Amino acid sequence: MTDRHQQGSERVAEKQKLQPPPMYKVILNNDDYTPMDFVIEVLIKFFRMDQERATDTMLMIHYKGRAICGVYSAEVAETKVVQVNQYAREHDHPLLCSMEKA
Ligand code: TYC
Repeated sequence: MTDRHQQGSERVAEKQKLQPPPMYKVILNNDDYTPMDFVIEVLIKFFRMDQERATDTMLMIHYKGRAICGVYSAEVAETKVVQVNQYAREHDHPLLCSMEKA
């Protein structure tokens, strides 16, 4: 026999299954030292932007402080953040990539 408690947790589990997975914004932040061309290269390489969109996005970050570069599942967003920050450090740039719940 199912008690009220169990029915409640079944409803919660059912509702969780119906929710789309949480999505995360991946953000590039401005700094004073990373070369503009390097940021454009990162946007093309890791975010699959074309040259024009990458240039516009880089300028948006430069003038406004940050920009959303893409929205992804938690695993993909975490991987992008790690890969971009690692790539920037390998090239001795302080460029910072971060993520926030969308
Ligand atoms: N502000 C940097 C400069 O003047 C360029 C830059 C753009 C740096 C975007 C980081 O995410 C960034 N060289």
